[in-house]
Amino acid sequence: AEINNTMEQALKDREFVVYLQPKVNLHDNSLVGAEALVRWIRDGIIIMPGDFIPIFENNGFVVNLDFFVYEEVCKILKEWMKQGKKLVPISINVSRVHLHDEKFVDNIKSLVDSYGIPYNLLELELTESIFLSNTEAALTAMRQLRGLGFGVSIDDFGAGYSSLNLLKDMATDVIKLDKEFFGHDNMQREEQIIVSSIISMAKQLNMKVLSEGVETQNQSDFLRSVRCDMAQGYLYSRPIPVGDFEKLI
Ligand code: G
Ligand code: G
Ligand code: MN
Ligand code: NA
Repeated sequence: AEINNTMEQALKDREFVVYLQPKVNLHDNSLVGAEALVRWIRDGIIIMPGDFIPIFENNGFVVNLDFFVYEEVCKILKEWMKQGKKLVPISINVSRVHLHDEKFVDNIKSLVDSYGIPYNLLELELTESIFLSNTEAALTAMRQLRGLGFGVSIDDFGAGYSSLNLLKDMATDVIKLDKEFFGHDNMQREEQIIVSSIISMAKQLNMKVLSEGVETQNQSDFLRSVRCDMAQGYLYSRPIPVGDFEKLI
């Protein structure tokens, strides 16, 4: 009961704050999008999602939190539209818990409609592991979302679940290569082969590839040489408050 009161109150007190991490086009370093990542800020201390999302996935609160995040993202986009800013899509993370609700896609649609945001300004990131435990529900949600015109991406691709065979059924625009591929500056020959092969496979499947967790110029140079489309990582920017992100557009 205590944690329940705490999280409900935290939501009311607006202790959950959306940060944005830039995504860049690898060929000219231009800004092409952002990922929304939530932080819990209590008494000036930033709590990272790894410390609370798993708890909220177990107790169900992640549904409320995610819809709070999705609404914040709608408000951000609405404001950019109003101000005539250059618009870039923002991606949001989809917890596996949502797939237990067959109204999930309708709920997202209603929310986005109520703000009058074009669907293509939102991209839903479905983590690879969802497809292992909840294959049919995940594929169905992905097709419905994409059918409506939302962007869809597969997050943490290659992190450890065998999703290669499922790729043929996935209606995805973007594959986000897991940051584990970029854990050190000098990528091993084997890692380079795997990464470049995934990129070439994705291209033939008409999917774009974004590499996550890019931290060094060497990695970025390599990725450009194997025609990876986009990147996200500390080399470009950490996740930052919305006000700071707006200075980039
Ligand atoms: O910065 P990072 O520590 O922000 O995020 C850690 C993990 O938490 C990532 O796997 C990310 O997908 C997840 N995460 C971050 N923000 C959200 C969110 O708003 N909703 C959900 N469901 N997961 C999130
Ligand atoms: O949703 P997802 O699991 O992809 O969340 C991205 C996670 O990766 C977040 O925790 C984010 O803070 C983190 N991240 C983003 N860029 C980098 C990076 O360059 N290096 C590392 N180690 N982590 C990163
Ligand atoms: Mn993500
Ligand atoms: Na990821």
